[in-house]
Amino acid sequence: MNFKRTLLAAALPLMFTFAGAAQAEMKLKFADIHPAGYPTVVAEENMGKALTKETNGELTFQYFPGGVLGSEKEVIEQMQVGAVQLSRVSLGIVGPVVPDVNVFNMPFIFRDQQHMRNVIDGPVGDEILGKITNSEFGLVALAWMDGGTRNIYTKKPVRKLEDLKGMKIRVQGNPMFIDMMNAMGGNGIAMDTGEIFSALQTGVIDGAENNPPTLLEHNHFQNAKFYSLTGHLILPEPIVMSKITWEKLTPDQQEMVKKAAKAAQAEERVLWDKKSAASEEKLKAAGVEFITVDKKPFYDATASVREKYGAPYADLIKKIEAVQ
Ligand code: BDP
Repeated sequence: MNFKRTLLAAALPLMFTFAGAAQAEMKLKFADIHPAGYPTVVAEENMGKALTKETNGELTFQYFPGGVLGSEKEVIEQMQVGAVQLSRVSLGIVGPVVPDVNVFNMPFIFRDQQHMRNVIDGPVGDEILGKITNSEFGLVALAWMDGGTRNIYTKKPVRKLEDLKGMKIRVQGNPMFIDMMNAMGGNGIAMDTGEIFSALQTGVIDGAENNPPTLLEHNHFQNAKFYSLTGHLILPEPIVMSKITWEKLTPDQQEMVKKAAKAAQAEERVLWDKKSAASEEKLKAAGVEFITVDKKPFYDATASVREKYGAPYADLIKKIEAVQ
């Protein structure tokens, strides 16, 4: 009997075990401020399931919907140190740290939701994801989710631009949005998503602005019954991974993560359309008045914002406008 061979045969399974263990089971925390059942959250859960299957259990996921790990800003900070591995965030709050992305955050930059989708599905969408990844932000931007169209909701009706005068309206923490709200005659106030409900309730703010699913699912409609269809922002939302985590993945795993994120992008879009329509119905049934406004005055009022911020994006804006 060949002793050496026997020894090797005995050691083999062990070696495999160790080699396996080296990259085995990475548990990834996936955070979202939206509640369970929200289109983004459902698509994220399915993305995780697909990845666990494809990696034969090397990547497993733990979900933290409902903002339990903190605001989007706080989650990003945790991702930058690798404490949280994945999230979906609004581009609104990425703007102040990666100014390049602010081109998508400009009021009325997209003609409508379909235009936005066509842009993010094309080379400009990839370019902006790349800007996030290649910045000092510490995140890898994998794909886009749809965040619908944002309209203004208030305690007192806004039927025309002038009605907004002096109203305190919550916006995301991005100086461009404060300027935007002020340019429309309101008084822009930045706060985290989780603070809006009580700020509306106590009258700290007179309104906010968001898409129908957020207005519904975050219960803001309970204290803001007028929804003016201004459509001033159409913000896509990147799925991002901590760079620290990304660098721990094998090239194969990185590819699988990218692919799964792109699949989540497609799935969320379908879920989004359904959820948006259902939310509109529910909001109306709950007594929210949907107000059709003439968008032109809102567009004209925000020209100063596009002028103030637009110069560095002149080329990109041309490319965006050229997308049909
Ligand atoms: C929602 C976005 C979410 C933002 C929120 C907000 O999906 O990412 O944090 O708006 O305005 O539409 O805070």
